[in-house]
Amino acid sequence: MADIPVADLRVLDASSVSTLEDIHEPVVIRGLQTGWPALELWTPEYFRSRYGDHSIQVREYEPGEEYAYKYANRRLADMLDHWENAPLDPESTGPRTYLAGWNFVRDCPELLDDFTTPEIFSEDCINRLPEQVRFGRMWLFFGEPGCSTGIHCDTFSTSAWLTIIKGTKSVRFVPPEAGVSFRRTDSMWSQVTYDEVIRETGLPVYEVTLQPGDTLYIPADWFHEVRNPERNLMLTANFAEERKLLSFLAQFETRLIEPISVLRETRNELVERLAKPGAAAGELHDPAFRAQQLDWVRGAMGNLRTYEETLMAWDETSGAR
Ligand SMILES: O=C(O)CCC(=O)C(=O)O
Ligand SMILES: [Fe+2]
Repeated sequence: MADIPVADLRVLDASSVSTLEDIHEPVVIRGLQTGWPALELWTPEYFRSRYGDHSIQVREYEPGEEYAYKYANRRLADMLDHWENAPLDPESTGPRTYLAGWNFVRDCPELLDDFTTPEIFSEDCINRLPEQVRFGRMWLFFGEPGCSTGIHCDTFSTSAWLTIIKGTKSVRFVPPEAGVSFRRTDSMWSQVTYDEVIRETGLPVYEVTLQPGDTLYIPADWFHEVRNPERNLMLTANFAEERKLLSFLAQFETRLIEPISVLRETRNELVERLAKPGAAAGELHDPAFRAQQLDWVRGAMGNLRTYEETLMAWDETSGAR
């Protein structure tokens, strides 16, 4: 273990940070939760008495498994009973339950009154998307020792802020410029992973242990791995930054387009059949319908063509820039 070089994160005071523009690595910001009612209110009893009967999805870890889990549905009250009595020794055997990524805004939107999104994280390009394709991106995590979240980058090149309400959390990071590919079994706490994947980059592993009152900012595309040394409660949100908006849109579109391509294939098979000489042309008989379809296809292609042309023009002249 001693052979993994570890670098600390910068710790900033909220009063000294007005923008993320100059911040390109994960940092801890203190003082962002001043005045949040959640700090007092968010006890197990508060959640149990208001939302105890809600069904929530939890991760269940087999004894001895720190990273592998299955999903199960539980009553929130049962989950909280378990959480309050969870063994504090990360080595203790026994199944573990992690309420990770609870989309509380969908289930209990009034909890939004108990805190405010810090101003520096409030510029979220996802808010510019049409409502039909917006998605939940704010979550609560009730953690217990011995359950971890393996190495990942957050989806669609979004950034994240994570605020610890109770307990502590340990996070390690590797920057995107490391250009490494992690394997499913890798851990940033593992000497083998360091030797086989990270060492050749010449970069250290970054680390932080977050305390209550700390907010962690994770910029887009930073690999991270999260361990729970204690019972903890964390509020977290993802957001799309302007500087990563093209990456976000490209990845999000790819995700949306998967079901759409199934529709398109079905349509193309159908239209080929209908258009065959001698076939009953069905809807294709209607010239107004055909014209409207052609307009629609050209509109969609024109949109992509503009993007293509801009990228190509950039390619041609970028040598001169
Ligand atoms: O706290 C955790 O277990 C994981 C947090 C995280 O990285 C995430 O939600 O993407
Ligand atoms: Fe994450």
